[in-house]
Amino acid sequence: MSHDVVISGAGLWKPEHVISNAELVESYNAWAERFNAEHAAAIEAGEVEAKPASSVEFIEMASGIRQRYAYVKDGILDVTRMRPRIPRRAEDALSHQAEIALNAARPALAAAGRLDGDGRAVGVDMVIVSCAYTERSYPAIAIEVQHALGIEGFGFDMLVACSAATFALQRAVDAIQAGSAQAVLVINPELTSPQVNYTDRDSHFIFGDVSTAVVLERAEDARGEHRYQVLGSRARTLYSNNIRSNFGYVAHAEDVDPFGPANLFHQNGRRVFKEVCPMAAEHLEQQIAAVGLDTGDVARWWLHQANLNMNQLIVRRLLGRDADPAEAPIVLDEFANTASAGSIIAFCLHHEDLAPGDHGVICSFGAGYSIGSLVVRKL
Ligand code: CO8
Repeated sequence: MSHDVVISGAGLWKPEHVISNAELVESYNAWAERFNAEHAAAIEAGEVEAKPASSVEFIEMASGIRQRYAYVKDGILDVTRMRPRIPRRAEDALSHQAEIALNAARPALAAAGRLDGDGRAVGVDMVIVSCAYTERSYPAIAIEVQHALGIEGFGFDMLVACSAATFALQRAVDAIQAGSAQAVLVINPELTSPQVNYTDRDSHFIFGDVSTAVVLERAEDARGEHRYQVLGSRARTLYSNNIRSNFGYVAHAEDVDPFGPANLFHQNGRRVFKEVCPMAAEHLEQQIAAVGLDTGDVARWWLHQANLNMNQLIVRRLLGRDADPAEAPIVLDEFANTASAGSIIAFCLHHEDLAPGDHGVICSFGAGYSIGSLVVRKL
């Protein structure tokens, strides 16, 4: 028998450290000046390209990002380091990513009425940790989280870059409908700062760290105050090299620097912008029609948070007019691009005011390319 599935709780954790655009640009520009001075002769001879300056004005105009959170700020702005200084933990200690996963999971479980007084999960039997990268391959971060929450059942990790959250939500819906799970905890611990090349002017400002979590379960079991029935979900991928990280274990055998620029995040942002916007708008139009609704029936658009101009363009295509900020909330000004967590942050911060019967759409788009969406109705 197929079950109706609801989102019954959501949780958000953000780090205490903030990095403003001004701080980031000051550090990058100091690093670039130093690089240019050190390579003056080679630059003069045309053998090395000078590093161009970054600017706060460009970042805010091109992306809408004003600041980002950092799990560890120490080291990122240090021109002799340009990456966070994250202490290595012992194998018997909780891992960094499991820690931030739990920081979002517990409020999500509490919102769903599925957290006991000892901080353990009640009635959940499946855990998916889904994000752009996990800090190790095995044991899965999801299994570490499952253990910490005392969950009987199973867990696994999934990597789908920016669409990791929506693709995992779809896996959860399918598992509950098929009966292989009763209640699923989906967590997106996005520890992006170690993947960023802070010496790359085109991308040094894009990402921030955050963690989000969502509980899904059978409608008849749900006890959370705010419950959203999932009316439909859709996942699509189309291969593209325009957003890429080559980091991986084969680097150990390739005799290349495993942490060189090609192995960190890099993209052709302009092409991504041009190609993904129409794909996302078309995907959403089809998905909304597939559940028997019209775009005008959607009260809230919880969209992926990569770029303000992208979100405005996509909603304008869908509605034929500019969206009211309350219709399509923007969180990237505060959080920056948090890979898969963006649309879930928007959901966490902007769902409680919806009335029973209101419809909303959670949608992600990014590397792969990948696009994922869920249409929900508030109960
Ligand atoms: N300061 C000043 N000038 C700059 C800067 C800077 N920081 N950066 C670029 N410029 C310059 C460029 O060099 C260029 O100069 P010129 O015209 O002389 O060549 C000019 O500004 C314009 O550059 P662009 O055309 O690149 O600028 P855009 O208006 O396109 O803006 C953006 C760049 C903001 C990157 C924009 O293209 C964008 O946001 N695109 C969408 C990208 C996107 O959504 N990507 C998804 C990535 S996230 C994802 O998929 C998940 C991956 C996994 C997460 C990994 C975590 C680390």
